[in-house]
Amino acid sequence: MRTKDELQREIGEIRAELLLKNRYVKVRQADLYDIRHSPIFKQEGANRQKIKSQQHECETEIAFHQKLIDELELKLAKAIIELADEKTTNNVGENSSENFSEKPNQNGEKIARLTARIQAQEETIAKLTQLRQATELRIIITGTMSAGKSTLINALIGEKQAESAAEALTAEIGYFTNNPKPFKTWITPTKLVTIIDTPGVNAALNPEHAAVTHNALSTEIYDKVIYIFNADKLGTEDDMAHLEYVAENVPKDKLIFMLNKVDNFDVDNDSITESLQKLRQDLLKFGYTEPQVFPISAKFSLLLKLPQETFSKMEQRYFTRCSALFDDDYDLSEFYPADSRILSEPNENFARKCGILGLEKILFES
Ligand SMILES: Nc1nc2c(ncn2[C@@H]2O[C@H](COP(=O)(O)OP(=O)(O)OP(=O)(O)O)[C@@H](O)[C@H]2O)c(=O)[nH]1
Ligand SMILES: [Mg+2]
Repeated sequence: MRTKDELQREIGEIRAELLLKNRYVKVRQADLYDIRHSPIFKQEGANRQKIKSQQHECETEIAFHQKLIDELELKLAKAIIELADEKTTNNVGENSSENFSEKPNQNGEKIARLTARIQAQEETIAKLTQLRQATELRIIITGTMSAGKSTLINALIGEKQAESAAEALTAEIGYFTNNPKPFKTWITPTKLVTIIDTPGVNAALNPEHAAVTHNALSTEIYDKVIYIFNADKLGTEDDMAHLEYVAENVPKDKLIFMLNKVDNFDVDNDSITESLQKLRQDLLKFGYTEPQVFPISAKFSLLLKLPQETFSKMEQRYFTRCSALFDDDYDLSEFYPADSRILSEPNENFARKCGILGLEKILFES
C-alpha cells in the first residue's frame, strides 16, 4: 500500500494532467469550429478534401483525449479512495483533518502556477464567448426521426436547402448560414446565424444517428437548441430516451420545444392547448420547471415563403388545405409572445397564425 505522501503526490499529478488535457480538448474544439466555418469547407475540390481530413484529424484527437481524460478521472477517484482508506487504517484516533486537505497548494507550486494559467485562459475564453454571442447566433435543431427538423430549417431559411423527405433521412450534421446569402425571413436577424441540422434519433432503425446527434450536442458551440416533437407521434420511447440525454447534456435555458405538424390534428377532436399542457407536464419530469413549448406547422411555414408556381401537385393540395385551416380554425399566435406589428403582406397573416413569425421573433429579435 502506498503512503499518504505518495498518494497525495499522485493525486496532484493526475489533477495537473487532467487540467492540461481538458485545456487541449478545448483548444482542439475551437480549431474544429474554425475548420467547419472556413469558407473552403463549403467549396468543392482538392482544398475541401484537405480541410475535411483536418476535420477528421481534429475529431479523432478530441475523441482520443476524451478517452484519456475518462481514464485519468477514474485513476483520480481510485487514488482519493485509497487515501481515505489509508487515513482510516493508520490514523485512527488522530485528529488529522489536515491530512485530508486536497487544496491545490499542497500539491506544490507547479500546480498553483498551472491553475493560475488555466484561470487566465478561462477568462480569455469567457470574453471571446461574449464577443461571439454579440455577433453570432448558433441554433441546433434536434428531435426524433421525421419530426420535421429539416423542414423547419428550410422554413426559417425560406428555401429547400436541408434534405427533407418522408423516407430519406438526414444522416450527417448540416450547417446553414445567412452569410453571404441572407435567409428569407419575416424578421431580419441582426446577427450572423448558423442553423445546425442533426439526424433524427431512432433507436431501432438507425442507432448510429443518435451517436452523431449526441456528438453534435456535446461538441458544437450553440446558443439555442430547438427540440421538435412530432404531433403525429407523441410520447414515443425514442423521444423519452432522447429527452433524457438532452436534459443531462444541454443547459436548460438554451432549450426551446416545438410541437410540429399541428396541421395534422383533427380539428373536431384534438386540442392544441391540451397537447401543449400534456407536453409541459412530461417535461417537468425531466427537470424543466418552466419549459417553453410552441406549436408550429413547419411545412406550411416553408410553403408560405416559396413561389406558388414552384409547388408540386401535392404541395398545392396541402397549401390549399392549410390555408383554409389557418383561415378558419387555428391561430397559433395566441401561444407566442404578443406581437403588435402592422401587417403589410397578405401571407404575413398566415405566417403569424402558423407559428413561423412567432418563432422568428423569439430567435432573431433577442
Ligand atoms: N403535415 C405536415 N408534415 C410535415 C410538417 N413538417 C414536416 N412534415 C413532413 O414530415 C416528413 C419528415 O420531414 P423532415 O423535415 O424530413 O423531418 P426530419 O425531422 O428532418 O427527419 P430526419 O432527418 O429523417 O430525422 C416530410 O414528409 C415532411 O414533408 C408539417 O408541419 N406538417
Ligand atoms: Mg432531416
